[in-house]
Amino acid sequence: FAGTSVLVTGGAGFIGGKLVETLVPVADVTVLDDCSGGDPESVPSEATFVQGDIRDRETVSDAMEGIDVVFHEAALVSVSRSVEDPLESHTRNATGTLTVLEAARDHDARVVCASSAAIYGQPDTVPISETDPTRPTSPYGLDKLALDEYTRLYHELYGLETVALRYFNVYGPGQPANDYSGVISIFFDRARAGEPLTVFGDGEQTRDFVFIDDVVQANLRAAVTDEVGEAYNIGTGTRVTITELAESVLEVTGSRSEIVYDDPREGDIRHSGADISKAREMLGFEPSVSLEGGLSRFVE
Ligand code: UD2
Repeated sequence: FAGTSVLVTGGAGFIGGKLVETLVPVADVTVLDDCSGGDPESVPSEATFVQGDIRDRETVSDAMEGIDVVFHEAALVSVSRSVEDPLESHTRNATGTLTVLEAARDHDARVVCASSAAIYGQPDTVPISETDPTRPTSPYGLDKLALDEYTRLYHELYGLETVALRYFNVYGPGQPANDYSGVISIFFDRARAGEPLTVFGDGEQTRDFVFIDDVVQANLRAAVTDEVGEAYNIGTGTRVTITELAESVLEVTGSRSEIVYDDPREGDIRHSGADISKAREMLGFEPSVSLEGGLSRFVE
């Protein structure tokens, strides 16, 4: 990446922030973030920070000046908020992406886009491969599907170098632990506070949790691959139940919190897990952090 200029949208957020931290020592980094979710204080001083909205064409175009690769991580990440306000989700997640792609077309920059397992909705079978049906169950999922399809279409129509990375359940230290965030950061918060860990439903639902460092790895590989115009599942290929997860969090933290069961969450996906053979073969992606290893990184 030496001599490369990169733009990270959402670079003040969880995934974008980790990318920025990784790239700052080796590349020229610009961050574009409106700080609706992220923290401006977290942006390292070595990076150029533009506070602005990805829906604003001029802001995005200015930020893209001289950029070789865009990591597009800016999004309204909450599924429940997208259900409350579909239009806000659409303008941020779909229109915002289109604005980024348009600016990239003007500046001939490669775009690596954060897509999501949410595009698959409730899958018929697991593990899910990229060719499986897409049937989103939320405005968030549908907007991510639009993002995903636009990245492909921009390659086909305009020859733009694009890659979509379909993230499964991303976790790691630094992920915010509010109602909209991932179960792992919520469980750690509760375990540390000695409060009960609430499992929604019977706890037998499964997820494929992928550690943030491996998501960064996938992005770096996508930035240099020849296999563009493609979408890749980014997970580990391994699933755990939410009960097993709760038990592992208690073990790692040594917490004596109880595990309690509550009503299932409305619209919850039963099983989710990635078939990552395409990312393995075409990107050379190989997850390096096991769930045990990733969870232990929270207590270091
Ligand atoms: C993930 C993504 C979401 C979207 C979706 C697509 C995160 C944070 N969310 O939602 O953006 O891509 O996948 O399907 O990665 N749970 C509990 N107790 C809690 C919190 C959650 O039992 O306190 C359960 C929850 O009911 C679910 C599982 O844990 O079965 C995972 O929940 P989540 O909110 O971390 O992620 P998910 O898979 O619903």
